[in-house]
Amino acid sequence: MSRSLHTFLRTAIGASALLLAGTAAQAAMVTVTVVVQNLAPTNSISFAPLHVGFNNGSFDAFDVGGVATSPIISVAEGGSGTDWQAAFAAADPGATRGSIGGLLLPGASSSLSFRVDTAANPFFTFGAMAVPSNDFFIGNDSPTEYRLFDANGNLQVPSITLGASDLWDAGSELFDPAAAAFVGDNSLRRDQNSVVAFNFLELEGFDGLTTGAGYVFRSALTAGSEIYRISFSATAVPEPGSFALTAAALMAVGVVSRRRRPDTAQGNGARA
Ligand SMILES: [Ca+2]
Ligand SMILES: [Ca+2]
Repeated sequence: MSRSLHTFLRTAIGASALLLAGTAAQAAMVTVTVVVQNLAPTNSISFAPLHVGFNNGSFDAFDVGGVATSPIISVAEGGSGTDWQAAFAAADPGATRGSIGGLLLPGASSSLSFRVDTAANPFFTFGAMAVPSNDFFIGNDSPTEYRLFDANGNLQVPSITLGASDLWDAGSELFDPAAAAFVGDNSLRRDQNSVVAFNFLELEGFDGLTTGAGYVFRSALTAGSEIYRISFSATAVPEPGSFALTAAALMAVGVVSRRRRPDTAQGNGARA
């Protein structure tokens, strides 16, 4: 092997080692596809878009027994989640956030994919308004309740299934069908001055009313009714470093094979 080839290979191997070290220090990126399903009975509750964040576990949007603040009220009353998204971004700037789907009717599903750093953002937080209602929503009270990824970046929560008994009343808007979203005029809302609490029985108060989607609402929910499922699947995102490493290795192999052919022919000719 010539001195120049030897030097090149040493350099290539050194560069590869550096690339490997760089890859090990890089974040474990995955593409996470989230599927949401409305499991409620036909003609029962629908859901506003699901607001989600893959995060570091620091953003806590509400507490059971506590007074609801603007972030969770923006989810529970009207469903926009505008203040929830802004508060999330302020509390955890590195979180990967988004909103999935539009109005999700009973039996319907929707999905969206996110690129997630599993090391920085192993936790999952969500919130969506249930309609018709004045201020009902689904969401996780504890920001560390759902740790989707373990320390090695493996998905460890395939799905989250919620029942009727997991529905929250934000305690911010008084029950009133005339003012409820999806069946009434939201501008007629009145303050409830209460606290966040579980509640689904109140939904029967909307039975018989025609919704914005045209169906006649009937709650039909019992404590055991499943209402919503969030499912996850994850695939690894190839690291830029692994492409560079492969390219360096191929270059090294290419140089060796190009150098060998003329060397061999020369040797044969000289000895004949
Ligand atoms: Ca909380
Ligand atoms: Ca209420």
